Amino acid sequence: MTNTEGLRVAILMGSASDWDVMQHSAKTLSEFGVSNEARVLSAHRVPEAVAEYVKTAPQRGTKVFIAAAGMAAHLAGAVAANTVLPVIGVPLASGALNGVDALYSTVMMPPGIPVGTVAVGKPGAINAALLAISILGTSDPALLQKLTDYRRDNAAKILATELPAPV
Ligand code: RP5
Repeated sequence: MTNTEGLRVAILMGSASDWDVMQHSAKTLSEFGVSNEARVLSAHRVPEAVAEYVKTAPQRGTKVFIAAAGMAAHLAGAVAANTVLPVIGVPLASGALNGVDALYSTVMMPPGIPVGTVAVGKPGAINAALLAISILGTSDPALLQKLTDYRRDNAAKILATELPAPV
């Protein structure tokens, strides 16, 4: 958590083994000054704790959930089942199917219970944070301006790229 405005974004993941990737969500949110909390809460191993955490999170200031898991990745869906707040799912590559399993498990939600799903792995972890910032930015012009600045800086870096001489 980076300030005292409440925990605006909750980052949940199925296992501590997911943190290596999901720390990039926390890092990105913190760089934008968005308060966040990361917790390990598995849809399969501690389902009651997931429901309890999600149902009480608004009292702590949470406006957006990021939920990440690998293999049969049902965490984002389980979070969405317990809230009408936005839920962003990050499929993770772990196990024999290398993230395809988690992608399908996260993205193929039935109508009525949406999960906004981003890319597998680190790109998804970063984009989940940026998408959460966009959502928060709809009611926070200063935050939206930071996102505009971030895009402008990235564009400037790309335009300034110089390739090495061919070998
Ligand atoms: C999922 O199973 C977790 O999200 C993790 O990606 C994967 C493996 O979990 P561990 O065996 O490392 O705890 O539930």
